[in-house]
Amino acid sequence: MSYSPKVVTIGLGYIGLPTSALIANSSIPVYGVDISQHVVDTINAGKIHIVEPDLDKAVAQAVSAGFLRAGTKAIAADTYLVVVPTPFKGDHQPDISYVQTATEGIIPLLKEGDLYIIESTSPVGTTEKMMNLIFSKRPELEGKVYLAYCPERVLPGNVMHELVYNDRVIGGVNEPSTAKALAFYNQFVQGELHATNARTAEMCKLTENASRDSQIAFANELSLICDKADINVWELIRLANKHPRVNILQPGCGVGGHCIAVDPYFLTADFPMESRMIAQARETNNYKSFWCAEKVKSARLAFELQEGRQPAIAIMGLAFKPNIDDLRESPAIHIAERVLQDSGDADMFIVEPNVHEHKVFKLTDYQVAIEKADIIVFLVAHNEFKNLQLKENQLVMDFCGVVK
Ligand code: SAJ
Repeated sequence: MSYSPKVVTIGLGYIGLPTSALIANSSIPVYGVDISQHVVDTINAGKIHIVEPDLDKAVAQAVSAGFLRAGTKAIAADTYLVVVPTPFKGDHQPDISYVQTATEGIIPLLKEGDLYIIESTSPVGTTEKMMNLIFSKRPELEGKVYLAYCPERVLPGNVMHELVYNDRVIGGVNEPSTAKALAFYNQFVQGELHATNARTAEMCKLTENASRDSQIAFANELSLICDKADINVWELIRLANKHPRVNILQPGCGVGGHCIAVDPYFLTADFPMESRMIAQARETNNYKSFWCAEKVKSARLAFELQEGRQPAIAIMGLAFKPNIDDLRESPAIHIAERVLQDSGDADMFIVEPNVHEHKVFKLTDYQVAIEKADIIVFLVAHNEFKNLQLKENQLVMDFCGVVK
């Protein structure tokens, strides 16, 4: 193999691939590693396997300039970036086995002066655990390699911009490691780089997403109270936010995606006694999806009793947040499934304007659904759903504030 990369990235997914392309486009040779041969072949052809604005151009450019190549096995470099998923096992226990396997693949390649960085969201103490693993296999490297943790913080849909301009928190297992990692990111990040230790950097990522989850839970709790108290929650929040020190987020049909609905469990698993509010926020947000589904089911029954026929129901939106095609961990899917299971003979129109086809749901054009439905259930505030002309006799159930 004649290609000699400076950087090896392990994991070419939603974060690993954009990061690899960004580094490569700073004229630093990168070798990206993924277990999927399909992913590797796609990238080596200058193409991409995920949806993210501007990523296609960045990868095509990096590959054609000769600064990005992919393979299924790590090769020698000076810097190793671990960007693999950290899912959780049953009972919400974090699973760091991908990080461990990636690290085991790197250990035989490490040499004096190399830098090893974990970017994957990880439970507190993971970087130290991997350090112990490395030195148990290569004791001669102790004190001679640099090890650090640096979480990614990018928002899906805006990754290529945020990778460059977001601030980064960088924590080494010792000060030389922090300094070395800082110098590495300094080559391609324009946001500020904040130095700390590895444990704080790990905790920082979990804190950011647990904080957002808790704030959304507060908004969702308000929506439940307002429903009982006959108050418009959107108006209420708009008015409360006029206070100079209040900034309440928006209620929705639950919290989805691969980050906010997952990361808080990394805290509740390791600190169950101390993280009760964080655990409650998770429960509240999960309960909100269940509650929405129950509300729709009750509305269907009430319609049937009153009209003597089944209503036609439009379920508006399946994505986990507005204006994206990402259906991962989407509460809207969960609600659609529950409502569908219970729909009897009712006509159901499932709408997701950002997706053409779905393996479970038959999708309907949003205008057709709006025209035909007796009950219109807004789950995701997609732009297409704003300012729709609805009829007086249609029952509108707005769980995402798109009608207000
Ligand atoms: N949501 C609400 N109400 C709101 C805001 C969001 O119900 O007021 C819901 C959304 O509909 C969605 C979920 O929360 O279902 C999450 O969406 P999001 O836009 O808040 O976040 P993600 O998952 O796309 O990205 C988050 C970001 N973290 C924070 O904002 C603290 C991003 O910066 C992280 O990099 C990403 O998680 C990650 O990878 O951890």
